Amino acid sequence: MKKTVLAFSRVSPEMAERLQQDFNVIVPNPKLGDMNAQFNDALPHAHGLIGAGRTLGREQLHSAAKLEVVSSISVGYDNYELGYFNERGIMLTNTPDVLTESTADLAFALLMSSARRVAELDAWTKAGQWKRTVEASHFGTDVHGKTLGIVGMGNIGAAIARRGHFGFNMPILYSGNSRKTSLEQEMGAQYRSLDQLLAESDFVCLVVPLSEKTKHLISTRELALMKSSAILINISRGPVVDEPALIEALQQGTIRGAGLDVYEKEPLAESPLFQLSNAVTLPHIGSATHETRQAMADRAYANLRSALLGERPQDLVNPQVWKG
Ligand code: 8YV
Repeated sequence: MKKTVLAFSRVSPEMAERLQQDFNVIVPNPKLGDMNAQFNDALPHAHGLIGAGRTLGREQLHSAAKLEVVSSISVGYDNYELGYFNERGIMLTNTPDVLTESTADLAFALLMSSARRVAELDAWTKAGQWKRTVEASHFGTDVHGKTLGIVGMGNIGAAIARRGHFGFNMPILYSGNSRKTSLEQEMGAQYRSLDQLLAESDFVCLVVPLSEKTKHLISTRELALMKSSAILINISRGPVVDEPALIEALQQGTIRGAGLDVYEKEPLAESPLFQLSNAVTLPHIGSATHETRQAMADRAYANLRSALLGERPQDLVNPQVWKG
């Protein structure tokens, strides 16, 4: 008998078709009423779940008695209650590697836009404000040659650092749990404590996963350590930054600006950030290119298929539950 796969976020018709070759597939449909109700009704039948952007743990999964695997179409997995997965022996898979370069591109887009005021001055031009040549009040700040601080030198952090070092001649500082000697050799990156990195960097880029340890890693004290000319970039997870503290720092000029892709509460429908010309606010699009989202879907499909057919999935987050 075919096992059952339930999607917990939108999946493309092509993905659903591929899954149907091996599995019964349930994709909640907004035309058929409440999506959550459809999801909850189907849960007791599901052997596998696939999707992204949903909190899943004890509370949400208690009725999923047959569940063997959750295949997340994301690299981050802070929205899954891993302890509960381990307790139940449910496999969790993610999609690392395939989004590294696109996410690093986006970090740099935010960095450039914040420094050179790209989004702000685009809106200004389109509003018909360009009546004579721009003045110092519209000038930005240079990127090339400035010091780039990477908080969390994993794969994405390293890809951002390479862009800075090789493309923009930026000295690289990094902080995190461990020294990366090969990156120190490759681009002369220098290890710092977080406090030192904050004090020395012109651009601080947050690339740490969200955990109890990194929640509000950047708050009032840390923002005060930064140079008043510095710019904060967050492409990791919103709660890594204490958002009200950041808003205050931006309002008071404690730091020059911020480029944000992630927020404490998403989607961000209303925020004092929208009133701040020194904040660039993007709607969580780090991996949102056609090519990368396709690659992530392919990887998640492969992980799910392997797990349900009894093969060890490539990207098993919790190998301790593997029974193979
Ligand atoms: C998207 C991400 O949030 O992979 C992650 O961890 O943050 C992003 O790629 C996710 O894939 C939602 O579709």
